[in-house]
Amino acid sequence: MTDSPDKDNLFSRPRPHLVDFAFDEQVARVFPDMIRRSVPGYDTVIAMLGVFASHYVTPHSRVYDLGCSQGAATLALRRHIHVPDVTLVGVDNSSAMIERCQHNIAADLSPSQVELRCEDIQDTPLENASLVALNFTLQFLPPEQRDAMIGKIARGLNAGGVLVLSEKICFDDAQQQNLFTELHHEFKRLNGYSDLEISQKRQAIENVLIPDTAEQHRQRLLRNGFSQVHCWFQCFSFASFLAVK
Ligand code: GEK
Repeated sequence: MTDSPDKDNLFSRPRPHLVDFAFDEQVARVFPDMIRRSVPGYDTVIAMLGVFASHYVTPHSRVYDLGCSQGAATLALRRHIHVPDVTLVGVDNSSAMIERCQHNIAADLSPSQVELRCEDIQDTPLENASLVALNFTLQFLPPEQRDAMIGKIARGLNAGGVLVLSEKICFDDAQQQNLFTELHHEFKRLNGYSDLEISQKRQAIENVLIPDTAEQHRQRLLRNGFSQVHCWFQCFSFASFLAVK
């Protein structure tokens, strides 16, 4: 085991009383390593946000990254905005994440202005948006609050604007659920997580990250103001949807 400050070894020792997972200082310290070793396809999703930005962001509009963590998606979007007078707004309610995000944004020289807000994404005013990214964050909102959040995003988007929604998903079919869970665990093992780390992380996160099925996402998006929904990416239990207002 390494003591490198950036390597995720938070769950490597047995923990007698597992507490629910939280985006605190300890998690923020290892977060870039954790998300890459835990979410299959994360780097692809981040890179493709640049394609969406290049295609959908319009001049004089706003772009939101809701649940921005340390700004990976914010930066991918910012680097591919080629139209004038766009403000990017990154929002996260973890101050440990926002501090690191601030630092990462300051080190990037792309021209679009970035405003960072440390608050609950449900409290963020959304307006004049051409693109909203909700990258692996809706899953942490209580399920009964998700419709309101999606409706609010739809109202904040201009006509033709898009939401890119990435999520861990679950499956109605038990066989598929078990198979994809096993394959996800295999992915984590190949990325150096032990069985103890995998099972302790799973227990810590199960009350905090509550996944929906792809169909639940599709129906929620359609009943709350979006006219088209396309699943453009899926790797095991991780999917991303493009929803057009
Ligand atoms: C990325 N999008 O790198 N309000 C604000 N922030 C929240 C809320 C909330 N209600 N709930 C959770 N968060 C990023 C990855 S991580 C995904 C997103 C993961 C924040 C939380 O603090 C964390 O930074 C982020 O959402 C989720 O593309 O850890 O699986």
